[in-house]
Amino acid sequence: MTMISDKIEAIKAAVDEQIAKSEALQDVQNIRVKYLGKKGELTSIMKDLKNLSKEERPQVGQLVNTARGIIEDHLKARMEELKEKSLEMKIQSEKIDITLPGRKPVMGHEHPLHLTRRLMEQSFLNMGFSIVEGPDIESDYYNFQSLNLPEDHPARDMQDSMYVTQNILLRTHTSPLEARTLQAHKPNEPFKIIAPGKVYRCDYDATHSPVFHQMEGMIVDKGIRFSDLKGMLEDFLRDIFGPQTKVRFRASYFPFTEPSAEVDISCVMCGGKGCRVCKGTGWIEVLGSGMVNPKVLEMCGIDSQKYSGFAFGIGLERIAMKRYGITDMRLLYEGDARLLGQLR
Ligand code: 2U9
Repeated sequence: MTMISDKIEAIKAAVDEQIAKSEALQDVQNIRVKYLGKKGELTSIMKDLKNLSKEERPQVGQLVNTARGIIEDHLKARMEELKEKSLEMKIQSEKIDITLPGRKPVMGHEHPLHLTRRLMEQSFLNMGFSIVEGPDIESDYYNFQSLNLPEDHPARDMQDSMYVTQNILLRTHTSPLEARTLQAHKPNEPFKIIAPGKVYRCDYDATHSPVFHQMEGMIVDKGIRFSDLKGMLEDFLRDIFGPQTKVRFRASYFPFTEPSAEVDISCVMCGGKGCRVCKGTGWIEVLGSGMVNPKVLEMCGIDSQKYSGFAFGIGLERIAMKRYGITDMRLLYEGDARLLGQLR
């Protein structure tokens, strides 16, 4: 009995000595296996129990279990110490050099439509225009009737327009804003307004989107002539596409203007020689325009004997796509940073 108790004491002393020398968690694990494992030195004492008397067996069992608990506690304590130490070393090893330069933030880019709209607005503001805004959801009176678009006009068809109720719809152009402005104010001074904003049409392919952006404009005053329209639009288009840009007016028809003209510019890619961008014509259509139909002025309460005006309409996507060489309009709405990152 005394011999066994001495053996147990010797094991506890040996364990503490080896724990003191341990430097890694694996060392502690090895000590546990060596002494407490199935074939461990402490565990194997239990094999000698059969040689002891009935009175001694429980005493030795008690001694072994008490020793096992003490050794477990010491092993656990050492594990914690070593974990703490390794964390401390990890923190030390990840030193941060505060003298390093900061990480350059990734800069975002303005959307091409936003860039184009700001450029065009600034050009018109520089010419003395004011910007008007108004509701996207319009009555068919302001969206069609006030623009001399009669009940049976194809533009009113459901396949072109998105109706909310019988006669309320998403505006198909920003023209209602000009009509509203003409009705709300009498031209005791020249009207020079532009009306930018979203418009909605039932259309969707590489060159049409159900929601797109327009910028319409209008000047109403005494003695406004077609030559004023030509001069102003030439200045605007050369401001946007460069001073070398050639401008061409082609007779056209809109119910709200008379006479009307589509306006082309010399191709931004080939300068007019002919290429795939301009489909070999040398010209790109950029906007529509005309002298405001006197009937429209009268419907807005303006005396067409005293006043005249001109108006124009521009699709922002079309201008942006020509400026930035974008061939599919849908790219403008997908939010792909790779596209936005290329454009300044
Ligand atoms: C009022 C009177 C006249 C606006 C005009 C155009 C010509 C035109 C299209 C160009 C491309 C629309 O975005 S687009 O598809 N617009 O061609 N728009 S004159 O004339 C008006 C507007 C309001 C009271």
